[in-house]
Order: sequence, then structure tokens, then C-alpha cells
Amino acid sequence: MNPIELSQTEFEKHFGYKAAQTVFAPGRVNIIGEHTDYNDGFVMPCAINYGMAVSFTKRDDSIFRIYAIDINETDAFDIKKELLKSEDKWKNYVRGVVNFIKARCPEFIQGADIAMTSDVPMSSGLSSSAALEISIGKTCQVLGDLPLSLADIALIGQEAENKFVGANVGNMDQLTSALGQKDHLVMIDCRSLEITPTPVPQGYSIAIINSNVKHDLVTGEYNSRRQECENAAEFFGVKALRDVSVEQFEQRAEELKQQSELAYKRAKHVVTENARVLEAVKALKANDMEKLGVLMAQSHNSMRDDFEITIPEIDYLVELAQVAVGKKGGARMTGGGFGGCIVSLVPNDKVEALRQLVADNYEKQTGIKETFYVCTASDGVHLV
Ligand code: GAF
Repeated sequence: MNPIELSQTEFEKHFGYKAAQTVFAPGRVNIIGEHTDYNDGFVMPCAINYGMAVSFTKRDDSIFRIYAIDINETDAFDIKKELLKSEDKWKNYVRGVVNFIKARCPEFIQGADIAMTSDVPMSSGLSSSAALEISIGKTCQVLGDLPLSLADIALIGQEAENKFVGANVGNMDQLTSALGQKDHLVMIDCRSLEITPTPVPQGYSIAIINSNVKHDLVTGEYNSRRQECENAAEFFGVKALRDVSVEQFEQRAEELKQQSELAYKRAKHVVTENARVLEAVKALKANDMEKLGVLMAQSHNSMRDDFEITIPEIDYLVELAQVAVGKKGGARMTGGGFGGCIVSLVPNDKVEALRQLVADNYEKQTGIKETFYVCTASDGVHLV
């Protein structure tokens, strides 16, 4: 059963009556532009056809009753009262979003019964968290008929994750879950929030391979990378590394390296990655899939050698995918890092060869079984 049907069926079983409405918010996969969002830079993800479905009905009071179907847990709170952080992490995503919606729209006092379920694998770099935040944000917007744009909902989701959950993430995942476009990759300028949609290249599929090695963004590594980028921006005297061109970086690279090898490596990744995203837009426009493949490979190597966020299992998957895909198309790690997934833009007629090559080798080499998905670029959050 797909998540939309499941949320509706389970809503009825749990609350004893039918849900009035359902919202679906997608996860995302990032094609290129990693760890650039919180540096005010460029990213090029797409929303995917996996996500969080939330079925809901208005209540006559201001109580939220939430049923998390996948873990069979519930939460309940009165949105007129102060929302407190919970010991249970999942509850903080929901409470955090409601909290910051209330801060923005104090008139919001509409309670609801809610049942939710997701088919985005958790902690795998496909933004299960953003799908949850954006689905709850949209649900609140519909419930209260609130004057919030999709970008507003995205930024509220990010604020909830930063301040309620405690993960200092950027805005890419929430913006993509809110504003993704069917059949398109969306290049986002994470400073101006301008979006440039680019069609998924004709004849190509988006394959995602989950290494099934779990990461956890909150555990230090992500936040420390962010801090190291801020240190590097300070060295250059700019607001964010977005403001440093490749040429400017090269001019002062030695000096930075002397001061801090770590800041040098982190900045090198971010500055060159931003440039690669802009190059990728050009390559896609020119239908130059060979160039795109080179950019994806460079992006992966930069994450491995300079940003140091890949792990051997992920590097191995990328090597296998690069062999199967050949020169036209590419593969790289996607998402926050330290496990999770790789993404590949692969010619349609090579998808099966890719699946087979990975099935024949990955488990043998690592002792872990991968999961293989072919996904489609999808619309952002919507009522279904
Ligand atoms: C995670 C974060 F949530 C994003 O904001 C982004 O920084 C990404 O890692 C790395 O590109 O998904």
C-alpha cells in the first residue's frame, strides 16, 4: 500500500472515522551541490516519489492528536499552550514546526486528528526529516488557512530542525520538499531562494542506492563541518563561503593552509562545489552528459578527500556505479554523508546493468545488502 492510502486507512482504524484530507510531502535526492546550502551557495536536488503522507481532520478544539503509524506511537498537545521539547526525537519535528508556525501566525488555534506514515528510508540522506516537517507545516497551513507560502513553510521547517531538534542543517531539504517540480531538477540559490528548474535529461533515470549504513546528522560531524566552514569564511572576511570565487580561494589557499589545514580543505570543497553546480546547469542545458558525469565524479572526490564525509562502503558503491554508467551520466554520494545513499544519473538502458553489478559485488565486499531505487523527480508538498 502506498503511504497516501496507508495514512488514510490507518487514520480510520485509529480514530474510528474517515480523514477529511491528506497532504503528501516528498523526500529529496541531491544530484550535485553538497554542504553548500548553509554556505549560502548553490544546490541541484529534486523531490522524489517517496515521502510522508499525513491524513487529518479538524477538531472542535485546539488539541493536536498525532498517530505515527510506522512506529505505532502517539503524541497529543494543546496548541494554545506552550509547546515543550520531548525526549522522543520524532515528536520534536512535529512540535517544533507547530511551535514556529504559531510564532509566525499567533491566530492559529485549530486542533486536528492526524495520522502519518513515510516510505522515505530514515537516516539515509533522502530527507525523511524534511518530508515530515514540510508535511506538518502544510497540514497546519491548510488547517488554519494560514497566509504562508511554500518557501515560508520550508524556512519554518528548517527553523524547527535547527532550534527544536538541534540539527544545524541548511535549507536545501525543506525547500526541495516544499518546492520540487515534477520531471525537473531544481537548482536553488540558497541565499536568494531563487529556483531554476531544469528538466531531467531525456533517456536518463535517477537511480539511488542505499548503502544501508546509517548516519546521524545530529551527532557532531555535521555541526562541526558547518563550524569549520564559518571559520574559513571569517578568514576570507566574507559572510559565507558563497562569496569566495575559485580564483579568490586559490590566491589565498597557501596562507589558509598554513593557518588551518582543516579550514583549507573544507573551504576548497565548498568553493569548488558551488562552481560545479553552476557548471552542471550549463552541462544539462547543453545536454552534455559526459561533462555532467565528470562534475559528479569531481564532487564525489571532493567530498571524500577534502570535506571527508564519505565512508568506504559509499566510495565502493560510487566506483561500481561509475563503471556501470560509463562516460555519459554519473554517480556520487548524496546527502549529509557518513553513510546513506549514492545517486546516479544513468541511461535508461543501463539501469539493469547497474542494479546487477551492485547486487553481484556490494554485499560480497562489505557484508551489507544494498537497497536499489529508481525514482522520479516529483512535485513538492501538495494536498492529494
Ligand atoms: C543534510 C542537511 F539537512 C542539508 O541542509 C544539507 O546541508 C545536506 O545535508 C548536505 O548537502 O541533508
